[in-house]
Amino acid sequence: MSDLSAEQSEWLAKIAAASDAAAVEALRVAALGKSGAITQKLKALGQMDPEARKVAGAALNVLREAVSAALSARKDSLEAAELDAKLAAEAVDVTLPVEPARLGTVHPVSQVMDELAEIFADLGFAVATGPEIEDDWHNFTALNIPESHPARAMHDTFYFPEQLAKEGRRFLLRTHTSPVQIRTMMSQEPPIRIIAPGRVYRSDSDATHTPMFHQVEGLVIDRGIHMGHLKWTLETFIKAFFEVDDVTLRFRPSYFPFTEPSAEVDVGCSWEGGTLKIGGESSWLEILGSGMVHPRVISACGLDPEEWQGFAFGVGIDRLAMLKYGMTDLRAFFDGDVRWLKHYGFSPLAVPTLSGGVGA
Ligand code: 2U9
Repeated sequence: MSDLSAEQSEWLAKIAAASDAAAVEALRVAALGKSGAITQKLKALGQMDPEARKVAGAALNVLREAVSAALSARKDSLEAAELDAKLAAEAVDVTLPVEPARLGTVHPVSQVMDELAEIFADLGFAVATGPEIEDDWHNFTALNIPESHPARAMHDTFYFPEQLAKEGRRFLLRTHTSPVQIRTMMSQEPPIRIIAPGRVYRSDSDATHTPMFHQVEGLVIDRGIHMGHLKWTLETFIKAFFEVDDVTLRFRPSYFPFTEPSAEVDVGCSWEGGTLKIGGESSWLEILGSGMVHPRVISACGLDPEEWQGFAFGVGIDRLAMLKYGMTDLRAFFDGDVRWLKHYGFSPLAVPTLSGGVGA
């Protein structure tokens, strides 16, 4: 009996010293395997007389149970330690800064859209969006654009097949974001102050025109709105966007079916070392279209033009981005060339804010 308890201590010491799963397995085979030491002793019980077998058998079972339990406990603790080591080696610190391993960039169009949203939010404008597949009522008729207007022609507008028309309305890819303002005026009570940024489509393609481009339009509807509100808003926007304090805007009379009076807006610029800078008055760059919302447009949306007036403006986002960030070829905007994106793209962490600056 005391032999067995000494043997048990020996096995338990060896098991405690086993440093890996293979060592534990070797000990299991040596003790409890087919020809293992304890198995041999158990086999020898058969040769004993019944009385002695009973006593020796009980003692051997205690030994076998103790060794077996120690083996599986050691195996479990080695496996747990191995898992801990693996998890520690594979751990990722998600709080570490992304840079310098920056791969993706924010496209300049998205960056400028974020800048515009930030500038106009500060002036009390909400961002409104709407469908890119529109119908000719929201895109043309409600905007006082007559059936005969050239913009409605096939060569300017991407129409869906005539068979898809519903209730006499023909589907098309919106040619401007103005239908978003129409939908807002029809679904919300004035006063309204919104900008509508987004993709627009025109059947046009050359070095300065792509069939899809981006616009932002603004709309204010309230009582007593006049050209002074329009002028102040556009000046404030241009100063904030180009980060210049001293800028001159030139309002040139123009014509749009949806505004009356209408004005095209030029920004004063000057040449500095071969590049055109915003500010100064040595040359003029046309950047915006604008005007007072036509009373017929206000009526088409179910509002009384005697009570409600408004101003609106439209500007090409891609062109704004080119002017601010110095790209020369519009087509490169939509090539998806990662070298171009790496050069002109923005860090996802450099979110534009008015307090932090809306510039690069
Ligand atoms: C409603 C009423 C009036 C939006 C306007 C312009 C003038 C304009 C062009 C600028 C460059 C389009 O991207 S561009 O080619 N836009 O000149 N847009 S006023 O007027 C509206 C819009 C909606 C309900």
